[in-house]
Amino acid sequence: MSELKGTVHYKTEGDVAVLVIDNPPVNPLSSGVRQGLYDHINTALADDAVRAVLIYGGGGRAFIAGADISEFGGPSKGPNLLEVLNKMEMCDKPVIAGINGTAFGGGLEVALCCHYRIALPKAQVGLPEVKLGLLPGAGGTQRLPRLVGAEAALQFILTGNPIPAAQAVQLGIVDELIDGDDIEAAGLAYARQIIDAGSKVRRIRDLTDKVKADANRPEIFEQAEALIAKRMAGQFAPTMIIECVRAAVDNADNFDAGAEVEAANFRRCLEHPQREALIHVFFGDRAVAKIPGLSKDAAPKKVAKAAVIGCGTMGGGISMCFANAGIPVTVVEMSQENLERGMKVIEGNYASQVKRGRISQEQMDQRMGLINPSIDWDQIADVDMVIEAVYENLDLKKEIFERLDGIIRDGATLASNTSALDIDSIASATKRPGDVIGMHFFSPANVMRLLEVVRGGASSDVTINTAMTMGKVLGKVAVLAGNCPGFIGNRMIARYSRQSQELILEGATPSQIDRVIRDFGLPMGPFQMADLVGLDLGWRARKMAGGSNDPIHRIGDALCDDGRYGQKNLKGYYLYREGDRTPQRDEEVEQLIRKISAELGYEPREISDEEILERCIYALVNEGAKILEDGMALRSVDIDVVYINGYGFPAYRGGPMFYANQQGLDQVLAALEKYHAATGSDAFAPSERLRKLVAEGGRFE
Ligand code: 3H9
Repeated sequence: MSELKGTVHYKTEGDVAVLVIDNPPVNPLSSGVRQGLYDHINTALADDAVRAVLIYGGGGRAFIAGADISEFGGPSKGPNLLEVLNKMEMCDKPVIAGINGTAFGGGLEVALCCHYRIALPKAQVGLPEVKLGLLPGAGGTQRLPRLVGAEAALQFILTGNPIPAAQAVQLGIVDELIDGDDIEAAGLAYARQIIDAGSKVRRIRDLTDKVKADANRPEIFEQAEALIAKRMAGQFAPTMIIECVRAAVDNADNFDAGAEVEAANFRRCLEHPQREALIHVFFGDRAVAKIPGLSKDAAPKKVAKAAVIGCGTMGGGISMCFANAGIPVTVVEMSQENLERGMKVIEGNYASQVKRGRISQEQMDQRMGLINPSIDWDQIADVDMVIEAVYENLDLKKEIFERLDGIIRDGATLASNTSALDIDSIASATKRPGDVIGMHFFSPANVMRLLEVVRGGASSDVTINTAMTMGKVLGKVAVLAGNCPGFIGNRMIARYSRQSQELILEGATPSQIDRVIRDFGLPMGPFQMADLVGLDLGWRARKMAGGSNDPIHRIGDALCDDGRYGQKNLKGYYLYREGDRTPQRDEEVEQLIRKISAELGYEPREISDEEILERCIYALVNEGAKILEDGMALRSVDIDVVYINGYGFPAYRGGPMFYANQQGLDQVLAALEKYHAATGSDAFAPSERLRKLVAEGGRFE
């Protein structure tokens, strides 16, 4: 028993046995919790004085957060969860779940095996297994359809999104919402009512009406298939979930037959590489917040007031992030005209959120009220944090930081939203480089989850902690990067973009490359992405810098010379119709590519999808390994989190470094060597880190 994790405390209050789950911080169903539940249901059964059982979660935060995710894939200890739940459901004394906080996954499945469910208003219930590449494997796919019908169950399980207790009552998942926050007192009072009414037990497994009615509604499953084709393409678990719910409907009179399908499909998910990848991402999202080596005394500074310099696309989006988090922000521009234009865009963004029902008009008014537009820099003298978000020009940024240094109070954090420039050089324009840091938001800043926090050579531990903490407050996943050109994300993407350009010069087409990348799981390929961002941005920058001789830019420049700027004017690498983002192939562009490729001396050849995928993705992986070698990322998981949250890399592949692990690093190295020999490109000169790992039989960890 001693080596089991977590426990369950047992006591009796009159004729009610009370089981309190104790496995901080969120009470997952670790081995000791399973053992405790099993043993104490037995204790309650053996005690003739006990007439009902109440179960709730200790610590106040969670009822039960689900199965213990860290146990998946490892040796199993303690009783199997299904055995425990069977014991609980078949208990002939009524068992009441007192849902005092989060009841997710296996936690909700425990509650569904109880005979009654009550919940505090702050509680949330959900079956988020799909987000881990799993399905509810402790009866959730069988009991929920019996309780609420297949349609609502599928919606709930496929999205994996939790709902508040009040909504769970409306849906019929929870019997009663409890006033106040004393779950034990409320649970005991509820148990009294059940005992007084004759201590009846009722089991969801015996409900058949809803699933029988659903047998005549094939459209429920057609809609679910359509949902996964549209939103979850490439993922394994959703198809397994639909099969399980169908089995619940097909076996209305035979619960155990449906449960067998669930058990078999759960095992398939558990053994699938997507499950391992998604659990890596779950722990990765949390690991990136942990920064080894920072001083314990370096507490983050409180940010009660902020300022943003520049009200363009990035500055406007960043201002919205502060307002969304309830922090007053002054956004400063050089001219009244720029300011008004930027504020109109912010207002338009909020208005469209109101229109789509994402926020209320009142929330919009409140958020707009937190954004103070100004052209008077003196107004920001007393803020706690400033984020500069003007266009990418080092001299301009240095000028701004020098000015900020003269205005802003001592001790404030001065951040730059640069996506690639040298933070140390920017910091050198101030007399307080320790307070300067990079905070690189991704566009649109109010939507994208990633924040790269870029540590300059002089950034203090307090400054780093303040920026990382602010990332969390703003609802972002903050990842710490070192100060190198492009940091983590853009340094890697440069390799990928270059490969895509080389591939079209060698004979592939933009639509072939984009299809391969979409099939791999990214929401769009590099050419669709370039059209979305605007081809003219790079073209103008190159012109301002006196033009570029790099053949890689020949096609992009030729398209812009021809007035093709991308989606903004309905033609770029593709053609677009007004109001429709679907790219249409354009023969004219393909001819132009062939012409430029011939001028540059390329002999067009058939390029396989496999080569496209390997060259694009392994170029990312190899650069990621070099970033690790240079100490610019703390761990490989930080790179994975950057790519998933900032660049649309499919979470179910775990990020580029994890994907490389799953492919086998020796395979990746062999492919890099092959492409290095064939193309001579630096992108494929294998990193020393990768060679070393292959020699040692290691993995990116
Ligand atoms: C399942 O149930 C399968 C069953 O259907 C079938 C079985 C047969 N296990 O997120 P936080 C850790 S699958 C182990 O920072 P918050 C977490 O890593 C499971 N550990 O707090 C962190 O550790 P650390 C279905 C877990 O307040 C600490 O707890 N359940 C688990 O922001 C605090 O977490 C889920 O998918 C777990 N289940 O959010 C729920 N959960 O301090 C997953 C958390 O060392 N969990 N930890 O970094 C969550 O969604 C959030 O953690 C939760 C709390 C909302 C609970």
